[in-house]
Amino acid sequence: MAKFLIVSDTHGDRDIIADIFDHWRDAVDGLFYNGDSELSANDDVFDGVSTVIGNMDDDPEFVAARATTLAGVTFFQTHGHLYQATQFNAWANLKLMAAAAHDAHAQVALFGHTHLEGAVMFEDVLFINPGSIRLPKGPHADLGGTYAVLTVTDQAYQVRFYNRVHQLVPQLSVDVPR
Ligand SMILES: [Mn+2]
Repeated sequence: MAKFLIVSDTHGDRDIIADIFDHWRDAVDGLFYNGDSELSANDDVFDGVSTVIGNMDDDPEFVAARATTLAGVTFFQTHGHLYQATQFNAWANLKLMAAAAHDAHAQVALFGHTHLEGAVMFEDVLFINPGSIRLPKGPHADLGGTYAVLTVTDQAYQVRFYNRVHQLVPQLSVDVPR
């Protein structure tokens, strides 16, 4: 079993990134930040964290996308704006990210940008958007922001969403077989 923390779109709220990473660092096998921190790529808060550039990030040291393999799981990670992730009247447009995830031989794709949390299987890739912890949008925006924790077992992917004070939001849980 392996566990991964996924956070995105904090838009200047450095304290919440530090708080979430401190809360989970010792309990997970990988930390992902999906862009739009509006911080520097070499900020201390990103020590040991896999990051990508968001459309609101100025530091060219952030990469556009990356593939990372941890505990036998290959992740494709990107913010989403470079892959047309925003789709009117839908959760997200996953087509271009799915093609890139396939090219990377990834089982899991991580993105942000839309500020709409969720997790779905699409073209044999598990897509996870943790939502924005600071500027949430959509039907669950009244939660005040979310981040995600992925647990991978031999049989399943379990995606859990948490609010800003680390409370589980059970109704958002997604479980899919591997
Ligand atoms: Mn954003």
